[in-house]
Amino acid sequence: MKRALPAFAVLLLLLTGCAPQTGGRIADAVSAATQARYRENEIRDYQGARLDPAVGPRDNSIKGVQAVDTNGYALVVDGLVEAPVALGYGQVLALPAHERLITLHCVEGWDATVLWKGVLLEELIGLAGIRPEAVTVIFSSVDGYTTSLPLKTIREKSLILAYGANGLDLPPALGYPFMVVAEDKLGYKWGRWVDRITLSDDADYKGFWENLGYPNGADVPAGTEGT
Ligand SMILES: Nc1nc2c(c(=O)[nH]1)N[C@H]1C(S)=C(S)[C@@H](COP(=O)(O)O)O[C@H]1N2
Ligand SMILES: [Mo]
Repeated sequence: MKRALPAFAVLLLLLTGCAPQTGGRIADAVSAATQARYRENEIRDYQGARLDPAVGPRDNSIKGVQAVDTNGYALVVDGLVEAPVALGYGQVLALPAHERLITLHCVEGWDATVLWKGVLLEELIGLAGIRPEAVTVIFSSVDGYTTSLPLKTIREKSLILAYGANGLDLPPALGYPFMVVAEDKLGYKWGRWVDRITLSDDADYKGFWENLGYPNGADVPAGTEGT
């Protein structure tokens, strides 16, 4: 979908060498390519909404798509907690499941509406016991990527950590085994391949892209939420 790019997005475009797709013929080619990306048995419509395939138009990850083997994998919750925990994939999936229809908006100008399934982040980090000084939740991933969200935002929006997309497990391109569903926040807040969640009292903590100048608030620009 076409829209004006925020100024800081120019940095990403320069770094990645990609430009948003515009123009009818290109748009047709994109939609044909999009169709081809649906996985077998993937849900394509949900309560009247068209779902996008659970893979973005292209991958801009800092080190490419990561293949995580959940055997031997642990999701660690540490930092300002009572007692750090390390959870296996199955232990996370055993928590109560929540389903959300939410659109991811990337600063590049594309978006993807996906039916996410996952666990409440507040419940997950609560397993370690949240210390009262904690204000920031830092997500670290197997590729070295980091990003963060205020604990307040996680609580107020009841944000989830997804393990499923459109009725299937997350594909590797969407961060298998776990991806942050940072509703109303730009794509760089949606950590993929997350293996560590750290509570901090640093309200100004800056993750990978934030450190390179992307706004820490990362709010999706007004008027584009529904596109
Ligand atoms: N671990 C990790 N998570 C990440 C990234 C990354 O490079 N590594 N990129 C972020 C960005 S900028 C976006 S827009 C979304 C989707 O990335 P994509 O454009 O590569 O599909 O994942 C986010 N999560
Ligand atoms: Mo992005």
